[in-house]
Amino acid sequence: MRKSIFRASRAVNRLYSTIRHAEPAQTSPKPPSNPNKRNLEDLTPSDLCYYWDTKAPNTDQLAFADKIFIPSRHSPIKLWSASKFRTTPLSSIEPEVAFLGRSNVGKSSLLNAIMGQEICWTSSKPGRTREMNAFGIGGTKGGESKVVLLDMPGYGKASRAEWGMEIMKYLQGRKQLRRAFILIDSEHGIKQKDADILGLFRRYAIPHQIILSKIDKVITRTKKQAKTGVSDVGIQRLQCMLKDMKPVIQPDPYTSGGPGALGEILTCSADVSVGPGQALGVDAIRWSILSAAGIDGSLEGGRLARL
Ligand SMILES: Nc1nc2c(ncn2[C@@H]2O[C@H](COP(=O)(O)OP(=O)(O)O)[C@@H](O)[C@H]2O)c(=O)[nH]1
Ligand SMILES: [Mg+2]
Repeated sequence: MRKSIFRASRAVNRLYSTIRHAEPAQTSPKPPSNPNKRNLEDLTPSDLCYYWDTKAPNTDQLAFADKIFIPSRHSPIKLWSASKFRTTPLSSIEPEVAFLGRSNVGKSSLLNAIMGQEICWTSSKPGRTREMNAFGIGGTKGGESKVVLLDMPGYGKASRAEWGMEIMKYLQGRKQLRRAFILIDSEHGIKQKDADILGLFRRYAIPHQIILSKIDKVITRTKKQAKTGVSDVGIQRLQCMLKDMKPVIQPDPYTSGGPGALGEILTCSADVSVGPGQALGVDAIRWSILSAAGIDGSLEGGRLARL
């Protein structure tokens, strides 16, 4: 029963998101209901993220990224699940990006927001994702996906040592892997387990990037408040947090064992909607995924244009 409800709601979601994407709203920015606040939908990647090694994407690039992720009959598509590295498919040629982080940090919720569909299981109980789950994006009929996203089991509470070993084997041995995105919960900051994982990424020179999750808890006091907009104080609080993270995630490579994270910290709130089918911060994350996979482009005059 539960399964059939889930299947039905997925079908409705798929249809709904296609309709929503097919008819983009032609609205001009509305003034915030509180003049001392800014609308969440008016916030740009420069407000929400911290770029020091790269440039923030412009509106054409964000539109390009959103367009690649529009759900269709062939995208997103569940490709495979594996609990052991040796059972992951070897022959695939599509570029892969993996999403990691402590249990409950919001990985599956974020992936659903990125893919525009409730395709990953989410839970308030930690340790529910027990396998690596791969999803293809941007595929066409009979064609390969443009990029593959991986939802990984969480580390920390309710995780198992064997999962950690399999994840490390994947990260070190997978030639298709272009970048690992490590989620940090904005409410808790970088914990010891996160610091340990970051150390391993440096030691094995695995390309990685940080995403700060659940930022609704930093920029507004409650999710309800977010509806009336966000104050400059909330944005400044977030920016201070990002600046404090810089030396931790990108320490001196000569003394810290290897190359640190990419100098671009992204943020998101999978729970906060900023428009039809769009959660806060997700467009910039989509753009980074495509950049990692080498599919950068921009949307000019409504048409896809590769850079
Ligand atoms: N406030 C808030 N809660 C979130 C957000 N994203 C996820 N959550 C909640 O955090 C819990 C864990 O989410 P989940 O995506 O399953 O985490 P995972 O274990 O890392 O895959 C769930 O109860 C979600 O509803 C967010 O952006 N803001
Ligand atoms: Mg999960």
